[in-house]
Amino acid sequence: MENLNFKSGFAALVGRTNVGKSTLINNILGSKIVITSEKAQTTRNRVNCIYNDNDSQIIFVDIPGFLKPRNLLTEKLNKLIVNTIKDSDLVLFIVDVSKGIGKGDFFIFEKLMQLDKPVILLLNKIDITSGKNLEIEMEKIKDFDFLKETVLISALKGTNFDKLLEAMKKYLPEGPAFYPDDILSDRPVRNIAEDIIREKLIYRLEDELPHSITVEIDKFEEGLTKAKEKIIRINAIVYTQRQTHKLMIVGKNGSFLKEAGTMARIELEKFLDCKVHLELWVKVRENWTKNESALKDFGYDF
Ligand SMILES: Nc1nc2c(ncn2[C@@H]2O[C@H](COP(=O)(O)OP(=O)(O)OP(=O)(O)O)[C@@H](O)[C@H]2O)c(=O)[nH]1
Ligand SMILES: [Mg+2]
Repeated sequence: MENLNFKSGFAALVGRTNVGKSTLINNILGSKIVITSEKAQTTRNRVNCIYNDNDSQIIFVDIPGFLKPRNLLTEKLNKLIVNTIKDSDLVLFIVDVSKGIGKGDFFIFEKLMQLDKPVILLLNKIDITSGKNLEIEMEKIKDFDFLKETVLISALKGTNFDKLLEAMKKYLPEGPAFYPDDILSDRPVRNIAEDIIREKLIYRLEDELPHSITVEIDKFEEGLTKAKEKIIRINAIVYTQRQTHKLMIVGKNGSFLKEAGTMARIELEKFLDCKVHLELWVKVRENWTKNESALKDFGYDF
């Protein structure tokens, strides 16, 4: 029978880089769908992640964190964020209270006020924030009347997810589900695999290097091993901006690339549920983050 009170809609996750947007999505859905890292600018795409329960379907839209525009790539990513907000029913605005609400967050507050969508503020990382600091942070936002609700969470530990979902349902429209209830995201498998590889690379890269790589899979073939087990053979190219970067990513005698490759293969085998053979190549594409046609080639043309 049709459930007349069924709610469904799109919730955009907005916030600075590193505040825990992707972590929240993975932990609410109970499965790793999007990559996370302690480095800035990890998410580079829009990904619909689909949560289902008895009376709702909520599509959490993971997007990059708002960035200081410093090249064409970051400009495009910022535009993607604004467009995603315009297309959504609800905004979850996440701040990292362990670091304190700062200038970058207030900049986003101002943008959100102009966009006229219901906004729920999430104070994240309460697991590493003292009660006293939490009070200081709450004080900073007490005059923001446009916020519908404020929920204190730990995206990492899963604290207060029930309160969050309850609050969200108040502002989602009634209507039938958009997706079947057995899929977790609308992302192509190859695309997820590229991100898994990038996650393992940025895990150990420093400074500007994590921001200046992108990964492209150019072969993704299913086959059988000698023992007749399923295997997927993947060739992926890691693009960097400069020859000096390439040397660092390859590492001494290829050691860095080899380690990252092993970590990626292990995770890909889990994700694809079969054996994986992974080959990584590093290539230079001069200043690709500033180049319109390179961005298009790499899928950053939103
Ligand atoms: N202690 C603690 N750490 C958290 C929490 N949520 C996220 N983190 C950590 O914060 C870092 C950034 O998390 P991400 O989920 O990648 O952040 P993001 O907002 O998606 O970042 P971008 O994709 O770069 O915009 C990771 O190291 C997470 O483990 C939390 O509730 N508590
Ligand atoms: Mg992210």
